[in-house]
Amino acid sequence: MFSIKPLVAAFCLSALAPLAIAGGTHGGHSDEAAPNIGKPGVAAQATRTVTMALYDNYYEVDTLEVKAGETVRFQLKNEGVLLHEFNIGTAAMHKNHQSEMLKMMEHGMMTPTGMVEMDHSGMEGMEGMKHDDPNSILLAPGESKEITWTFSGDAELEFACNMPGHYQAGMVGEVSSH
Ligand SMILES: [Cu+2]
Repeated sequence: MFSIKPLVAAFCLSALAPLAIAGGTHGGHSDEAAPNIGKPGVAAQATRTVTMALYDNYYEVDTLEVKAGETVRFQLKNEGVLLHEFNIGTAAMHKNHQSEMLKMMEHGMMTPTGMVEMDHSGMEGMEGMKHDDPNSILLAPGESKEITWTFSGDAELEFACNMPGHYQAGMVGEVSSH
């Protein structure tokens, strides 16, 4: 855990920076090309399996080294009492996803311990909002799941949990590719 502390601190600072200029110039991030974070892989073609436990609120592993083009099979188990996510993306993607998940929580679609099954098709602003990104899985307390990912090596990635407050508490790890 200790090795990522400076990294987390840096992200917290960069996350605060846009708030200071809110209402001023707009960053226009949506115009930027989407980063090439890789793609879902086929488990049978994975060259490596990474087994990792998720706790409240940190991952068993805090850094991961991958090679460009490598397909890694992640076998995950939530050992905590809270709902956790394993999401592969850039720091900016995680930040966006954190506000989406906060919105889902505020609308009762999700609680700190699980997803809520409900029909939210009629809720304004919530149409089509569900948690089904290919680069992310959610694990209920005690649940085991797996995800396979082929890394591109073209983007600076983190694996992170975007449940409200978890990333800030340290539930984030660094992916270094070479
Ligand atoms: Cu979490």
